[in-house]
Amino acid sequence: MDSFLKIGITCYPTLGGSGVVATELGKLLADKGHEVHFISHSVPFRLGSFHKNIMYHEVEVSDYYVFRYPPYDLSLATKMAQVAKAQNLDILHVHYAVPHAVCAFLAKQMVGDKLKVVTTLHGTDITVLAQDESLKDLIRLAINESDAVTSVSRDLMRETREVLDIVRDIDLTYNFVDERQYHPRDVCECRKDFAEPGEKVLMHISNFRPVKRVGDVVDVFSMVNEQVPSKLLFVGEGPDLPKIQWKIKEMGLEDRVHFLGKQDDIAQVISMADVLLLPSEKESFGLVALEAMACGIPTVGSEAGGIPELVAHGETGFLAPIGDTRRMADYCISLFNDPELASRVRKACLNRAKCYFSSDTITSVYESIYYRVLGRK
Ligand code: GMT
Repeated sequence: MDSFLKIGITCYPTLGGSGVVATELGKLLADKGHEVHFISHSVPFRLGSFHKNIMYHEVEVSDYYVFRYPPYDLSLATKMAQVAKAQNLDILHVHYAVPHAVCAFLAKQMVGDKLKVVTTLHGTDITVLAQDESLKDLIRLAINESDAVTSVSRDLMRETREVLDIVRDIDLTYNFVDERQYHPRDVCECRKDFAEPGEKVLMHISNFRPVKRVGDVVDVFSMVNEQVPSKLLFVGEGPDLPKIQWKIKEMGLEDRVHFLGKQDDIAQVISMADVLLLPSEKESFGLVALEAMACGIPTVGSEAGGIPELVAHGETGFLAPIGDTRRMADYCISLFNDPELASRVRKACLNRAKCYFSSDTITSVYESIYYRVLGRK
């Protein structure tokens, strides 16, 4: 029987899929009996209620007058080392390379080799930041010095090797969802607030960054709506939101589109959709498509990055080349006009989420990586 571990976790606590995955993983590890210490600048937003095996350690940043920029990274590295020593941590598991893997490297220098560092790469830390010459060498160092490195898709693994010339082993750890929360919900009542009976609901959930190509979402919706009366629901906020609101106005679609802003209970919201649109330019995994899949909702989107590893084209959704909005719209229309296909795809979604992306399977993969780096196989 494996012994319980003391695990430090650092992630971006307030935004993004990487923070969600890190927090959910911490909760599941705590449920299994491990002691989990979150080390960050604020409480992870998905942490939820008290758990006897979960502790949170806040990083306080010194703002001395000589600092033009308060050095969060240095304070984080020091806090990681302090917590590791005080709590006798076995593992420091950092999500997102910048600055977390670099800080973990520094913490390990302060603590000693007994502390093992596991780095999970999530996407933009490689696909965007590792292309930046001011960060590239530092990210390569942090990856090479980690005791284990994991990637959320094969595509991200490939890109990490290519961009950073990395030759070391990288483990594949797909993202997962907690099925206690992500399952089909009965949303008949709340759906009525947004769509008439007989109308279809298309949904897009993101941080509205250019990489999400939210303009494509509007184009796909407009083509679908010409043939099948539909509504478009947007969830989330971000820099491209004003541009999208303007585009919708220009296209005269205002009465067919709803903006729901940021939402906590994504499983409830997503269950109102008939299809999730994810036409991203880049997406190392696409956690939201898995959240949808676990609720029985198919994704229509692009073939970018790791999306094809998650969405089985023709089975749990439909993928087209990036920017091919006509083809994406046609896929939605076929789904909406063929109830048998829609029902088959829904069942396949539930089945695929359970078989390949279950929280139990992925948590066990992470645990085996921890035991391996500790030499406790
Ligand atoms: O989607 C984002 O831009 C946020 C970003 C993050 O750092 O949380 O998401 C990345 O990590 C997610 C969790 O592993 C992945 O599901 C997303 O695909 C990935 N985003 C990109 O690659 C653009």
